[in-house]
Amino acid sequence: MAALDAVLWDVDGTLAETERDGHRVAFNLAFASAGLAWRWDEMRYGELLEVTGGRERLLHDMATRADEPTDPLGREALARRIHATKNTLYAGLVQDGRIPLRPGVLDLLEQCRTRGVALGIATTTSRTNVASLLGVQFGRDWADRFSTLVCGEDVERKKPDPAVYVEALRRLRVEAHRALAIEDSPAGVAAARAAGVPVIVTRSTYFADAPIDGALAIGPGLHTSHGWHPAVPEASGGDRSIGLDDLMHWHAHWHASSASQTPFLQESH
Ligand code: XBP
Ligand code: MG
Repeated sequence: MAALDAVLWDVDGTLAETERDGHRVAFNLAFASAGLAWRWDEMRYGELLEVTGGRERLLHDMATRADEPTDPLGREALARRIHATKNTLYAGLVQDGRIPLRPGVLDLLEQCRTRGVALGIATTTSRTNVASLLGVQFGRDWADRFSTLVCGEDVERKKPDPAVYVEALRRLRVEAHRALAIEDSPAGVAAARAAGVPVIVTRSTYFADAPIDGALAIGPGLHTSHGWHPAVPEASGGDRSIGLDDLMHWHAHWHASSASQTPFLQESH
C-alpha cells in the first residue's frame, strides 16, 4: 500500500471562495475602469466558470458581444489589459480581508506540515492571485509553506488538461498514486484524474450541485464530517473537521480498491 507523500491543493473554490466576491467583482470593476458597460452578475459568472482561466473566460464572453473589437489582435489586447487590471483589483479585495480561507483549510495545511506530507499548489489561476490570497494569510514568507507552486502561466493548457498536476508531480518527484488532490470543480477533478492523481472534492458555492464523477470522496467542506460520501466516521462528540487521517484513510482505501480493479466513486450530486 502506497503512503501519502503529497497533498496538492486547488486554489479558487478550494482554498477559498474567491470567485463570486473576488474575481467576479474585480472583473466588473475592471470593466468599469475601462469605460465598458459590461457587467457579470452572479448567475452569468457561474455559467462562465465553465471556461477556466480568467483571460480565456473574458475572451469567451467577448465573443458574444456586439461592442467588442472585431479584429482578433485588438480583442486579445483588450482582454489582456482588462485581465491585468482585474488581478490588481482582486489583490485589493483580498487585502481588504474580503476573502478568507475556507474553514478547515488552515488546520489541514498545518497537519500536513507537522506530519511531513508535502504541500503543493496546482491551479489555473495566475501566480499573482495566489500570492495575494496566501500573502494575506501567511505573510511574505507564505510560499515557504509549499514544496511546489504550479500556476496558470506555468503550463500551456489549463484544467481540465492535466498539465498543472503533471508539472507539480514532476517538481515534487512524487508518483501520482502517492499524492492526493483537493478540488471543487468538475474541470479540476478531470485534470487530477487525467494525471493519475486521486482526488477528493470540497463543494464550493458555484459547483454545489455540479455532477462530479471520479472522486474518492465528496463533501461540503473540510470543516465538517457531515454530508460526505462515502460517510466519514464521526467522533463520539458528533461533528468534527476533516483531518489528515481521513485523507490517508481515503487514499489507502483507493489503493486497496484499485488493486482489486474497483473503479472510482461514481457520483452525480
Ligand atoms: C480557477 C480559474 C481561474 C480564476 C481566475 O482556477 O479558472 O481562472 O477564476 O483567475 P482554480 P485568473 O480553481 O484551478 O484555482 O484570472 O488568474 O485566471
Ligand atoms: Mg477550483
